[in-house]
Amino acid sequence: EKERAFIEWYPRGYGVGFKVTDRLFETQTKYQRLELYETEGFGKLLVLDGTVQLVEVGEESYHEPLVHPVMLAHPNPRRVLIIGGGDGGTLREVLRHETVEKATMVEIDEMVIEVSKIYMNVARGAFEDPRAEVMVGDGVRYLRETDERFDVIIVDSTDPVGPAKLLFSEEFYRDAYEKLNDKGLYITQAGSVYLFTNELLDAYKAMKNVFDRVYYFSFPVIGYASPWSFLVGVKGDLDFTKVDVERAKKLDLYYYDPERHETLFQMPKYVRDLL
Ligand code: AG3
Repeated sequence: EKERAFIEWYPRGYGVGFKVTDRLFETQTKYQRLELYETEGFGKLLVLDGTVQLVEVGEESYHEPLVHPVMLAHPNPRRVLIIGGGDGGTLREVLRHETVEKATMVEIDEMVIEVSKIYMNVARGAFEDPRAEVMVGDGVRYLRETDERFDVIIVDSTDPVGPAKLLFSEEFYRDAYEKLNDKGLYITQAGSVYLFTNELLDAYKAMKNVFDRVYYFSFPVIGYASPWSFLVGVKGDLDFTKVDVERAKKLDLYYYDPERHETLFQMPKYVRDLL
């Protein structure tokens, strides 16, 4: 019998694939093509415009490094904004922090939220948490217009190419900087280190023009072309090289190791030389 696979093709013919046993759902939403598969060994696979968003088994290898380093570097993160993240994984990890009073999530595509709710349980109750405010809308516009201020802003978007491109623009970073409290942290996923090096560089330079300090780090993510990059923008007197390991103990993390926070900052030398 013929084996079926889903392969995400990156530039220059680099592929990341999973054996799949079933296609559970497929639709063209208002914004993108959405596919959901059952995989042989990694649970369900969510795909947007042909790019892997997550596999259920191992999604924490993305959500933990996206959320916890900034949350643990901030002394008291109470108000958090998430842009994107329709599957609810980022929201779930944010709400594990007891300091959080309110977590606002702005996802542009309602279908991503609905399909995630119906077919997966990545959110594990996060959408029903009284501290969560989930909105369907354009994150760029929301950030420009809101009167709210945040301690941490997390961008859990698709890649820095195509529809999410605006989320990697200097103008957007300026809005984010303005909407952070005097001490605040901004983090965005920034694509594959090897395959989107130029996009990573562009985003880094644009962030440098806006934030008081900018850090880059990488992490191996299950389902993406690893290593994956993340960019952190700092506003005010905060040190992203140090995290609160005491608070971290309660979180019982699986992938990101706060006691080895410094290991996040490893980058291939050619990339560090370019940054
Ligand atoms: N956010 C998507 C990260 C980008 C993946 N890119 C790719 N596979 N080319 C993921 C949503 C999970 N909350």
